[in-house]
Amino acid sequence: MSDRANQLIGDILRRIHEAIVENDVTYEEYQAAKQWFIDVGEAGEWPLFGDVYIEHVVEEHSFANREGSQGTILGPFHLPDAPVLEAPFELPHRPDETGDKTVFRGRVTDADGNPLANANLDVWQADAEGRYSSFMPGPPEGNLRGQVRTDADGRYEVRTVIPGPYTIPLDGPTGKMTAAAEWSPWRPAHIHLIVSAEGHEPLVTQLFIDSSDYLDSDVASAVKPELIVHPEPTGDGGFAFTYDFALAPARTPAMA
Ligand code: MBD
Ligand code: FE
Repeated sequence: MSDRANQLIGDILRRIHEAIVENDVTYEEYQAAKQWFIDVGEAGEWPLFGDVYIEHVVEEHSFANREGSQGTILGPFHLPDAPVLEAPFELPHRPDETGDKTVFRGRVTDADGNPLANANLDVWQADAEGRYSSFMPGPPEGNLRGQVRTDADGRYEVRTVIPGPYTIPLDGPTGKMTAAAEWSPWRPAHIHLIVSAEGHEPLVTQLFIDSSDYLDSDVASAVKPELIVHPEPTGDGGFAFTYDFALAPARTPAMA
C-alpha cells in the first residue's frame, strides 16, 4: 500500500500547494484554516463535511457505468440494525408525526429485470422538519428508520411521511464555511435506501421528492434526475409513488 499512499498523499498535497500559490494564500488565511480543521474535529463534523463535499465524487467515479438503478451518496446518518418491518410496513414514528403520509412501492429486480425475492431495503429519512433521529434533538431514537423485505415477486412497500428539506447545522464549522463561500446549506427532501440481495452489488441511494426546493442546489451534489420521484395524492389526504430498483451483479472480489 505504500506506493499507493506515496502517490495519493503526494498528489493531494501537491494540489493544495498549487492552490496556495495560485491564490496567494496569506499566513492569516493559513492560520484560520488550521483553526477551522480543529473546529471541525471538535464539533464532530468530519463525517458531515466529507459526505457533503467529497463523497459524491467517490460515488460517481466508483460507480460510473454501473448496471441497473442509479446510486448516490450514503451520507452520515445511516444506522445499522433498524427493525425489520412486517405488513403494513410502516416506518416507526411518533403518534403525532407531522408531514404528509405517503406510501411507496415497487419491485426489486436484477439488471435483466428478473424479480429478486427476499431482497432487503434499509430505509431512513429525516422528519418533516428535516431532522434525523439519533443525530438531532427532536425525533426519538429509531424514528423513521426500518427495513423491509421483498416478497416472492420482488415487490416491496413502505409507509412513511414525506420528509422536509435538510440544512447542515448553520452554527457549526461546516455551516460557517458554507456561509463564508455564500453557498446554499440545504439538501432537497430525500429518503435514503440501501437495497441489497444475495449475489448483487448493494445499492446505496436516495429518492428525491419532486415538489421539494433545492433539487437544483443540493449542498451535497447528490441529486440525479433518475432518482426524483413524483408522489401523487391518493384522495384520502395521503400520497403514493412507485419506484423499481434494479441491482447490478456483485463486483468480483479483488484478488489478494
Ligand atoms: C444528509 O441528510 C445527507 O443525506 C448527506 C449525504 C449529508 C448530510 C446530510
Ligand atoms: Fe440525508
